[in-house]
Amino acid sequence: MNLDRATIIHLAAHLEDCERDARDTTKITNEYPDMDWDDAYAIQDEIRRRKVARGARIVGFKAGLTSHAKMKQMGVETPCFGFLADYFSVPEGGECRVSELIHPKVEPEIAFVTKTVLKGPGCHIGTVLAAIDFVMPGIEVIDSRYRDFKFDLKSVIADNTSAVRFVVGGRPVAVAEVDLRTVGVVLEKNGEPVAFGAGAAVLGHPAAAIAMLVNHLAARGEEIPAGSLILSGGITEAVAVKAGDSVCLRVQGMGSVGMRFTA
Ligand code: 0L1
Ligand code: MG
Repeated sequence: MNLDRATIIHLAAHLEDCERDARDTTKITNEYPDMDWDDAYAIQDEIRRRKVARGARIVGFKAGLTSHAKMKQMGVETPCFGFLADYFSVPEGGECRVSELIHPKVEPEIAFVTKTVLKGPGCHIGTVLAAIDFVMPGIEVIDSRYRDFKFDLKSVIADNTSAVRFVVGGRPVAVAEVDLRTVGVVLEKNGEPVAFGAGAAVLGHPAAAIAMLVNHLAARGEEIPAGSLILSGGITEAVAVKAGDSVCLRVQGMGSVGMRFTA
């Protein structure tokens, strides 16, 4: 690590304050160009610690930048990982208040719920599928705290991979009932289809993203508890939304889930 503890705490407070105040900032590597990967995840950990200390519960994890469409959109080449807090959750068909956010975008994802602990190292698609209770459609709302979504991978990891809200629902399905590589998804905004894809867009199989997440956590001495929600990553490019928009994600064989954006 290249940053001292005081700097990690300062940067975590800065990024979390930006989230809580719905205020943007420039990417933190401008000021701290020597920040390394461990520093980036240490800042994310400190943000998580602050939320838990304030009473939030961690309900799961996310993999981000797992499709080539997303990597190309953001100009990066590696996935990244973050956590999901309880207050990120929007009820199915519910409202997401744009006044609490900076510049939200939505991503169509396959959401996984674990029935047993998921633990690395050596986790692979088979381990993941054996530990999953069910999968269902999920829309992640991302809201980078960085101005105009301009960041590098270390800055975005520190910023908990732009996580801010999500909705899951539709028809939960056992993993044995569906081929997650060929499952088709359609994202609609205000009733119009705006993005299409198939599960294989996420690292060939969405469970491969979960395996990467589990091995990443194992390297840091962590595991995913039973009953956790995991978002496996956007299947298509992210789509910008504003107050007045509604979005709906239809996933083949898994029904649909949606949310409304209000002022
Ligand atoms: O969940 C994601 O794929 C987003 C990761 C962070 C990058 C972004 O803000 O687009
Ligand atoms: Mg995502």
